[in-house]
Amino acid sequence: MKIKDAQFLKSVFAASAFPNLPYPEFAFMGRSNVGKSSLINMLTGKKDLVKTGSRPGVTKSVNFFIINGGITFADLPGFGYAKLPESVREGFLPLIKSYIRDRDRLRLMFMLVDIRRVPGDFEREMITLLTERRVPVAVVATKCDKLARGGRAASARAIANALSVGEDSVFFSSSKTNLGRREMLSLIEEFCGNRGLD
Ligand SMILES: Nc1nc2c(ncn2[C@@H]2O[C@H](COP(=O)(O)OP(=O)(O)OP(=O)(O)O)[C@@H](O)[C@H]2O)c(=O)[nH]1
Ligand SMILES: [Mg+2]
Repeated sequence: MKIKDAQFLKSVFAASAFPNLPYPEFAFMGRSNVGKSSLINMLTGKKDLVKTGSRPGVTKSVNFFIINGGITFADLPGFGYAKLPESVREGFLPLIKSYIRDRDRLRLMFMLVDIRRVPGDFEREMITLLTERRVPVAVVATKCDKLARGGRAASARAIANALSVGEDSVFFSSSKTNLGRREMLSLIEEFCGNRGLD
């Protein structure tokens, strides 16, 4: 699919303010600084649609976007950056959990993991919650430009093992080189059915 239009809708700090939208929804979650906001910019082809940053904790709310007038994207706040105090580190967890619990039109969750790291309890806990809600999960290995091409397969295997998913279900991505863009857009199209494509 082609993204012809991407508009920021709203920033939400409390579950009570989640918007009621009729569109198929896709969300992006993962640890702080993993590259969620950059990935949304990359997918939409709009460099400055979402604010990104070198310091973790840039996204402090759930940010909703409307794609092609008929698809919702949600950028979730990051979680668990080790260098931040625990109160900050875990502060967004209730909002993230409410998001997973409440969004009935959520078709697919993109779970982002840095290609250079092995995911841990946070990612596993989130995948458990998503599985309970019957929300499919696509694992995205981010920042692939930072790793030599030859090292990617072994890293993807380690990520897949840690999350108990098939190795083939890990997408390689780079917001710097657009790696993975086409595959992820195809997946979104597939999970949309016929809605929101034109
Ligand atoms: N080399 C490289 N850097 C990236 C990539 N994606 C993101 N970054 C950088 O990583 C940093 C964090 O990116 P963000 O997109 O803000 O990460 P985030 O997951 O939204 O972070 P929070 O909102 O803090 O949770 C920024 O400095 C980005 O430029 C990538 O694919 N390759
Ligand atoms: Mg962000």
